Amino acid sequence: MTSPRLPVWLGALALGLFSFNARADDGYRLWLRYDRIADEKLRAAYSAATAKLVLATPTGVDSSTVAAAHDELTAALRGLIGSEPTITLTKSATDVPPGAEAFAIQGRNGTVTITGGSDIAVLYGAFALVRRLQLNQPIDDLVVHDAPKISRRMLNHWDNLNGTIERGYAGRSLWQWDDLPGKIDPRYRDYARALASLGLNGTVPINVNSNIQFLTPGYLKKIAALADVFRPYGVRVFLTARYSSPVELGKLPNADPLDPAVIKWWHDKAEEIYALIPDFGGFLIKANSEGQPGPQTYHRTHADGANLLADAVAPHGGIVIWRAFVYDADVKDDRAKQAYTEFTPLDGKFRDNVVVQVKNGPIDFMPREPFHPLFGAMPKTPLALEVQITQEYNGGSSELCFLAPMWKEVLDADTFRPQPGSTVARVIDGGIDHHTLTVIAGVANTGTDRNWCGNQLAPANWYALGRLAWNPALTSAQIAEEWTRQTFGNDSRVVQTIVPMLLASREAVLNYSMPLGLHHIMATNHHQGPGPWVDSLSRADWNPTYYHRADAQGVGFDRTATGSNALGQYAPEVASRWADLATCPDEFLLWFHHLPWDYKMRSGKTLWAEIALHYQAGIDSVRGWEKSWSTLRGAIDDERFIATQKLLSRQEHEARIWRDACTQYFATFAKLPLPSEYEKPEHPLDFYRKLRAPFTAANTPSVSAPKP
Ligand code: GCW
Repeated sequence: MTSPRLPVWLGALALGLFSFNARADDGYRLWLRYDRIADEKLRAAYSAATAKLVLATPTGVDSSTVAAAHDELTAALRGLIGSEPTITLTKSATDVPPGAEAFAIQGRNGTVTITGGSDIAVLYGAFALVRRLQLNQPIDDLVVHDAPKISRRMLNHWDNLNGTIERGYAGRSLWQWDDLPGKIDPRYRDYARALASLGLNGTVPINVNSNIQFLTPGYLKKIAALADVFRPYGVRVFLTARYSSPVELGKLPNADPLDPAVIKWWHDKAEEIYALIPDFGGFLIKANSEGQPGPQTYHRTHADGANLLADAVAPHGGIVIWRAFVYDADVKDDRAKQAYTEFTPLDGKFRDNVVVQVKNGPIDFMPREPFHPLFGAMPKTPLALEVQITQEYNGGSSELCFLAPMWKEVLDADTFRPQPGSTVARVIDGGIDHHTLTVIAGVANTGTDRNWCGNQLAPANWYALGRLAWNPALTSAQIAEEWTRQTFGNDSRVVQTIVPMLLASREAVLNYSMPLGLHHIMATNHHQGPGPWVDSLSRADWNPTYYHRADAQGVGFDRTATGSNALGQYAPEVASRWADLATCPDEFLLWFHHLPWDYKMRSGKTLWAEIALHYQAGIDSVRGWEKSWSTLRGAIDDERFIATQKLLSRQEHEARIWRDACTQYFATFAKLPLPSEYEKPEHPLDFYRKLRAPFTAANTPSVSAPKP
């Protein structure tokens, strides 16, 4: 019993019931937690095995990157095992791993040597060693060789000049523009450490819906200050740019990519940037999409537009990442087809230092999309994969949705072009078409929230993107387990509770929001709840009714030859599988087919019953997690336990809103009874139709891009 006059925490401390760490942890350290390993024997073994650490670089010369590796190893070993390693630096002998980012770790007789193809590779090796210790893996007779499969591994931030984040759910922008360049928030370094720990080596700190101010001298100095902090961690800065900058900033009459004055303007701008940021990565451009200006404004192609900027940065070694996320107001037959239609004729017309960045699916980061048909369709052009870490369509930061399974689904998808086995992963790693410029990007979920990502489980997605960028062959299960152990410790009860939740979460979110291939049925603006009834937005393809096409006959978008024939954009092997109802997987059914409500599913149930049961199954999953999470009380710190408990209860509530709104809306067409397993909705349909999301910055796209 504690004395009534003592604060509870003091009493508990006195009784040794818990350490301070067990009570409170705000999640700031992400997966880089170096708390003492509990097992004394393991500590002793690690201590003996790492008594001497040797860092071997090609030059053997100390640098800020070598210093970062030194600091990280010192902090990790001090924290995890309580030892002070002796770290020496040497020039590597002949056995330098091939590739500047490749490293080798060799451990024997109390000495661990980390050899890198560059200083940054040694830092990657240091983080790899630390991860092994955090995971309590054996390190005796250690021989590790590793190298990234993709050369540019990037975070794309959608951070605005005013500090808001488009589709950001974790507070405000990390970049304190008012304070930069004079005042450096220590958090910038922690950000760079987190990136380097995963091998992420590029960042675009600002929104693709760009602002011309970012290209002004004042802002370039601020960005240069960020680049200085990131550089030791191997993180290069890229910028977005408004295509019309030569007009808006440079006061030129137009921004036509073939106009000599425009060409000169961008060359000069590139020189100015490189003078401040010598290792500037290049530009990421959103053009002629959602109201953004672009080359088409001047009757030029995306290739003309990209090449203009590519030529400007080429003398400095820069690249241009040109986004293929385009669709215009004049929806022809199917928005899903537009990027392919616009970009495939341009294959072979881009400069060597251009990569076309393609979203995972042809619409827009929906919870499930078939892979984008552009993958495999532009062999002469390096293609990058863009995925969304921030959960725009998967519950913001209030819902658990571990996205590795979604990204794996795309990476592992076989494009069959030019032959079977040509997976998206092999297209983007350059393996299929022999490209050396290879890129993968995730739209960041970071912000100023103390835990970085808005909830304690969301950093798992940042982690997953980094790990898959390094090696797309890793499995979701491996990533989930690594992250859980590093973030919540190695207690098997904890690991066995959290990992299954993570792995099941994406399918559960799909079930209660957009099952069986339904897509884009979310509410206007905020995208976090249901809005299948929305049919009055100015553009046809902004309306959910455009996508689900529910009517008295049935539901779904016919994308077969009898419909929009979007399937015709895929290789015949893929198209025929999805076109044939006998082979089309249930998860893509309503993406590709319009089917009657009483269509008989593989399960023997009607389509209508399956839809309703999927919604119900999603909620049941969340309820299951609430139960299993409750068993972790005391096994993890109270702060993260309670925060996540609240999150799950909110998720259950939000899931019910999805279910009750969508099923009651679709019922007005289906006119069939709901299955008996299905719970009675809490409110009538009208209640949900009137729900309005609160105004938040994340829910509101930037002014330059009016959007649903
Ligand atoms: O998913 C949509 C978002 C927009 C975003 C756009 C894009 C940055 O709703 O907010 O704009 O994608 O990827 O450009």
